[in-house]
Amino acid sequence: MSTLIANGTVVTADLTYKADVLIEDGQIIAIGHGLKGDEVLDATGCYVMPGGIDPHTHLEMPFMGTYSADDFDSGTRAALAGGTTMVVDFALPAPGQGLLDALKMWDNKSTRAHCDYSFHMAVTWWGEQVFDEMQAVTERGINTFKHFMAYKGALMVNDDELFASFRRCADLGAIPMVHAENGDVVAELSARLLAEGNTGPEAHAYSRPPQVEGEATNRAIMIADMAGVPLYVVHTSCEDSHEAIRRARMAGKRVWGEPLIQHLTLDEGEYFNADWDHAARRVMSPPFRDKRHQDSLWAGLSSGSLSVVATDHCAFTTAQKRFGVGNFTQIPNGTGGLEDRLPMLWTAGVNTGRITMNEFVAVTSTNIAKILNIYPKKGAVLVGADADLVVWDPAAEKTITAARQQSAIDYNVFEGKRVKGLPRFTLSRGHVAVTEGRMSSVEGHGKFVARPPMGPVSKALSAWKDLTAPRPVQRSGIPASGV
Ligand code: DUC
Ligand code: ZN
Ligand code: ZN
Ligand code: ZN
Repeated sequence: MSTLIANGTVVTADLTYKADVLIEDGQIIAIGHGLKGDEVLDATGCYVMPGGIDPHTHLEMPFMGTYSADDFDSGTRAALAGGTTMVVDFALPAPGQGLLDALKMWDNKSTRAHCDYSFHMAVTWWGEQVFDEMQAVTERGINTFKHFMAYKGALMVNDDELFASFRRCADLGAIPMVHAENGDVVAELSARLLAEGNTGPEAHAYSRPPQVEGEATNRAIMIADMAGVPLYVVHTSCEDSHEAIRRARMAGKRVWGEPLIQHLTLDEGEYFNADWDHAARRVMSPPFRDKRHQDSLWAGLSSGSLSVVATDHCAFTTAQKRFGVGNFTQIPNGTGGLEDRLPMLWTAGVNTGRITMNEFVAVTSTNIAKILNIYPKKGAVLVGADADLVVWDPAAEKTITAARQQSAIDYNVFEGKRVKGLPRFTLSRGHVAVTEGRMSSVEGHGKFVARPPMGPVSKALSAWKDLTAPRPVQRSGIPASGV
């Protein structure tokens, strides 16, 4: 059975044009005029775009003594409801646990996915087993390894471990990713704030100022440069980190920055709300920043120094957030955003003229498909590409509310926000999963997407050539006698 998306305007990262799109067996088989399909979806007044790809989610993840509340069922339903057709989740080994062991857990959880998905692998400790298993992981089509520079005593790895792992990534054609915050300073500031009696959620923001993110971003870029490998910096939240990324890119280094929709649209004022629950629900790392940092992130999207808008979707219920009453360091870190990323970015970005429609497609889908080496299977409207599509109605409006969301949690950090621009249809490999908010997605429909290694181009860093060139050795200062 074929499906025709009729009377719409195709919008990709580089083109806008009127055409119908014909789909069969989960793929786009024709784009043009005068096409016929068994089933017809009316896209009059709509844009036909590649479905969103969210490269940063934490579904059903064991973290801070609990599990994130959205799993591959509710999480991927939320994704589709908001026009996102693929998620990339982080397989997270507990310190000491093997990578392949963790991967098995993620394989089991992800059988419930309603949309396609892939994984990044986290490197949360270092040893021979990790070194060895990194190769097997890449052979499974997972070519991105995430490192936490914060969460001291839990997930954090030190600089020697980062360097060893980054060099291993270089050998495997894989890309290292970092959560960039100086974990030692965060731990120290947190302890001091608590000792001074600052126990509330606002102290979370004080414990993780922009400086700790900027320092760690600079350090990670240097370590990647010495290892001769590109670097992907997750959740770039502030000018300090953005500036480091901008400077590296200007110097010819292959470094990408990923702002989150939350940091683009919500600010640190949320932590000063008199309602403890309101503030705690917004505790995430890095925390929300002030307007100056938001402006920097928007400038990065329009100028191209920042490449991808993600969510870091890591949702906890109010009951889970209350684990941290009386001690902000025990509030599970994380916020949701899977269902709201596209409508919020369209409303705050395209409707205001801050980014174009084509830039919207680039930062929500195409850029990350290229970085993750799955383009044009994903992130494209082309014959032969997967029919992961969103038919976007720029005139449709709603007010975001937890009462009508797919996510399993009992609130929404965007509650009350008015958005204009919503999916009319979302298609997952040709299957109509959403029609104007009504769900027809299928549990288990989502398939794992393997990602081949990047190849030698991944080593194109500025310093790499210098570091691998033969270097002169100065021996004349050594006494001949050896004494
Ligand atoms: N930050 C969060 O807020 N949650 C999950 C992990 C992270 O780095
Ligand atoms: Zn993180
Ligand atoms: Zn994360
Ligand atoms: Zn179907």
